[in-house]
Amino acid sequence: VRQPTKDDRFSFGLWTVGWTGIDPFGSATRPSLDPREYAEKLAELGAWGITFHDNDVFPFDADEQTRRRITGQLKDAADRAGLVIEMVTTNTFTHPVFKDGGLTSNDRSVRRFGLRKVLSAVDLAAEMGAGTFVMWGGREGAEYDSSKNLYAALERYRDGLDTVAGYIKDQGYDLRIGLEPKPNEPRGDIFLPTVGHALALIAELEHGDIVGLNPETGHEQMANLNYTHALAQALFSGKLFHIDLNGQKGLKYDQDLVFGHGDLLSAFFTVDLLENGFPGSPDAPRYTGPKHFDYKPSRTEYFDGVWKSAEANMATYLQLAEKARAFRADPRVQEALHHAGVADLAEPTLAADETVADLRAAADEFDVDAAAERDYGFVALHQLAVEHLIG
Ligand code: 3MF
Ligand code: MG
Ligand code: MG
Ligand code: MG
Repeated sequence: VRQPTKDDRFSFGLWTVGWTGIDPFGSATRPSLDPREYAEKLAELGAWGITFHDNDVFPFDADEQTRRRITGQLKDAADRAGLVIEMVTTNTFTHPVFKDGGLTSNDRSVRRFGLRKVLSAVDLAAEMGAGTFVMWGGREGAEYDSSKNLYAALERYRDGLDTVAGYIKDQGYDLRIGLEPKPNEPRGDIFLPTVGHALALIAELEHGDIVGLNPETGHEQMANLNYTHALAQALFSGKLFHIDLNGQKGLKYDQDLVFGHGDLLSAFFTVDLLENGFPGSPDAPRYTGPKHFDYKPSRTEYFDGVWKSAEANMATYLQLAEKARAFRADPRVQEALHHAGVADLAEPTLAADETVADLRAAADEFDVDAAAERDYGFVALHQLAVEHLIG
C-alpha cells in the first residue's frame, strides 16, 4: 500500500494513541507522553489532523491561564507539524461529578455546571479552528429504570443541545455539532443509543440545522446494527458531519480495535460507500469530511506497537479503498450489479406523472409468478466482493 498523505485527510483523537492502557481491571501498561509528542508523531506517519477532548490536553481543574498556555502550545505544535485540529470535544464523563450525566443529571446544579463546561469547550473548538464539535454523552443514561424520568431526560437533552447550538450561532462560530450515539458502556443504557435515535432527537431541535452525527463503527455494531447502513441513513438526512472509524467484534464491550480488525467485510463496504457513493445514485449526498479514527492501541503494545497500530488504521483504509475501486471497475461486478438490479432501485416506483389509478391500471402487465421466480444473484455478487477482498 502507498503511504498516507495529507490529501487523504486522516485524523486521530489524541486520546487514541494517548491511551495508556488503563481499563476497569488493570493499570497503565505505557507511560503517557505530552500531547504535543503524539501530534508530532502522527504527522510523521502521514496523518492530516488531530482531535481532542479539553481534558486530554489540560487538567479538569486547570485555571484559565494554564488552559490558555497549554492549548496555545498544542496549537503551535500542530501548526509546526502541518496538522489541522479538525475537531474538539469535551469530557463530561470522567470526573465523578458527571456520574449521573452532564446534560441529563437528576441534579440541576450538575446540569448547569455541565452546560458551562460544554460552552467553554465550544469556545476552545472555535479558537483551535475546528469545524466540528463532537458530543458523546457517555454518562447520559441510567442503570435503573426507576432512577430516571425518561421524558424529562429527553427534554433536558434537547434543551441542552439547543443552548449549545444557539450559542454557536450567536457567537458566529463556523462550527457544527456531531452527536455520537452509543448503546451502552459506561452506562447500562445510554440515551441516543443509535444513529436513528439521534436523528429523531435532532428533528426536535430549534437549532437542529447545525446538529448532525458522528457515528462510530463499533458503537453501531455494539447494538448489533450495520455501520454502513447507519452512515447511509445519516447521509440521507444530510447529517453525516463526522465519523469515528474503528473495529469491533460483535456484541461485547467497546473494543476500539484498529479499523478493519473487527468485521473486515463490513469495513470494506463502509469504505466502498465513503469512496464510491451509492451505486446508481450519483447525485446522492457523499461524505466529504475527515476520516477520523477512534481506536485504542491494545494494552499489550508498547510505543512501537502504538505507532504501528496507528499506521495500520490508515493502511487498512487505503487498501480497502483500492480494493473497492477495483471491485466497482470489474466488468464481472458491473454485470452482477446489473443482474441484481442494484441501480434500478434508484428509479422512482411511480413515474412523475403517474397516478394511483395508472398504477392500478398496470396490474395486468405484471406476472407475479415470473417475478417470484427471479434469481437476483446477490450471493454471486457478494462472492465477487469477497474475491476482491481476499485476492
Ligand atoms: C467512547 C467514544 C468517545 C468519543 C469522544 C468524542 C472517548 O466510546 O467513542 O471517545 O468518541 O468522546 O469524540
Ligand atoms: Mg468509542
Ligand atoms: Mg468505541
Ligand atoms: Mg468515538
